[in-house]
Amino acid sequence: VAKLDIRGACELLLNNEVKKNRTILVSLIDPENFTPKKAALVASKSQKIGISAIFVGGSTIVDQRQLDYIVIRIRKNVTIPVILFPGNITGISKYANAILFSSLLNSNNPYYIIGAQAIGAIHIWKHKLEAIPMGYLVFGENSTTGFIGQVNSIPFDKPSIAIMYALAAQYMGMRAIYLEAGSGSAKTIPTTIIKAIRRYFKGLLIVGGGITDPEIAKEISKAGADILVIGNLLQTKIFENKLIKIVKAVRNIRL
Ligand code: 1GP
Repeated sequence: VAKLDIRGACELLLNNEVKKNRTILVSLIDPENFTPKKAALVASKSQKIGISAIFVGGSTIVDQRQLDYIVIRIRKNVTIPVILFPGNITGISKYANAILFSSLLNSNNPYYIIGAQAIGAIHIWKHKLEAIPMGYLVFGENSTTGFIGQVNSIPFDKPSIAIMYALAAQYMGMRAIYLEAGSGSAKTIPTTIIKAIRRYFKGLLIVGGGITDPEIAKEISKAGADILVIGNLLQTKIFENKLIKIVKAVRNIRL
């Protein structure tokens, strides 16, 4: 596989892909659920299917060596960007192309809003990791990310609250916002929320949590999402089949 120098250009690449395709898909690999070999295989299959980037992360990462191995192995197998999606300082690997420099805006604990970010910042600077400033918003109940991040969860039926946070993120200079329903969630982020945020937020609109169905993916895409994140599905045997259908469903949707 030909290698591209994408360090420093991941945000641009994502934006270009969005401009070209309207909605793009990203595979999320939680290093706690994959061996390096399996992660690399799933990543290369994802790229072949038409996925635009690989996110690597999770809420409960402890083993940073395992994270490094996984990032290294994935990067050997793909030419698309490999971007960290950290839940804590343990989610940083110098081998990645970029990091979603994320603040969990609706946490009750300042550690997840700015504490971990300050501790991790020097490491990111030292290794010249491209940092993509992102507001992270958690919705609904019962998610691991909500529990670990001590969130004041935004109810699924309160778009007005979501808008307040999205605008605040924009005014603070964040160029991406991630609407999270929780990994494996039975409910995805409602289209009413996505539509509402799309009206106000100018940057990359990322949506994840519970997306496994092509029709739902299409609705989320039509509502204005730029990036759909697929995590849990990658652990199932039928993931390739399903992923192909999801890619087809969201391709070339116009708003
Ligand atoms: C979790 O939004 C991501 O942080 C992906 O969710 O695992 O349910 O696809 P799933």
